[in-house]
Amino acid sequence: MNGLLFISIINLMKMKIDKTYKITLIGDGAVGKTSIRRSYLGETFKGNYSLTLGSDFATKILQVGDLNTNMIIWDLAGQPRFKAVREGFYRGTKGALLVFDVTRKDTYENIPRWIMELLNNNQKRKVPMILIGNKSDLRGSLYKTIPSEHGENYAKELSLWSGYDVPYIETSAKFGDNVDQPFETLIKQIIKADQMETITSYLQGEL
Ligand SMILES: Nc1nc2c(ncn2[C@@H]2O[C@H](COP(=O)(O)OP(=O)(O)OP(=O)(O)O)[C@@H](O)[C@H]2O)c(=O)[nH]1
Ligand SMILES: [Mg+2]
Repeated sequence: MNGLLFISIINLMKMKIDKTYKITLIGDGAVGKTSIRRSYLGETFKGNYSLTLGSDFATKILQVGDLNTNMIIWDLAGQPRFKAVREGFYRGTKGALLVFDVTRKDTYENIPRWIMELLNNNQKRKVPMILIGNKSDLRGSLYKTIPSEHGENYAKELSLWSGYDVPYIETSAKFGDNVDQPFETLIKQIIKADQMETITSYLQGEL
């Protein structure tokens, strides 16, 4: 084994993980969920579409303030045929990345369906969310794209509905543009929500 790799494994084993959070990446087939996850984890971009079968997952350790968090990222298959399989993966989700493709209007219009699927399979719990318009590199090309203001306005509506601040972020998984931001913003929001929940339980005398 390479010496450096060995040292980093030892360091990882010594690292104290304070919190583990499950997040889900959801949205229609081929919007770029897997590509965003890969890009965030530093993997190379694949131009050919290779659909996710059921689900895939990855983990990432993130230090937020003085907390070491382990983020478990569930990357769910967007194609309709995987609905039944997908439904088993939502439980315990603490936050969601809602992805649409800026070149495909139907993928934007389907976002509410994804939110309903998440709620219906996660004990109706509203969780922090980030709205992502992916494939921003295709703006200005031959494709007719969804204006950024649509995404921003819809994110505001989602904020009012959910009680969490839902940002709208445009990404290009192809070029790695903005891919870190959704994950890092989401984890901060989850930590905040978690702390609020603890305070509420304390005030209600449950702790
Ligand atoms: N131009 C461009 N193409 C992208 C981008 N992100 C993904 N793609 C392409 O879009 C196609 C679908 O990407 P995936 O990441 O597999 O999509 P997915 O949402 O995971 O699809 P499912 O697993 O079926 O739900 C692939 O051909 C990618 O190369 C992007 O930011 N820009
Ligand atoms: Mg995929």
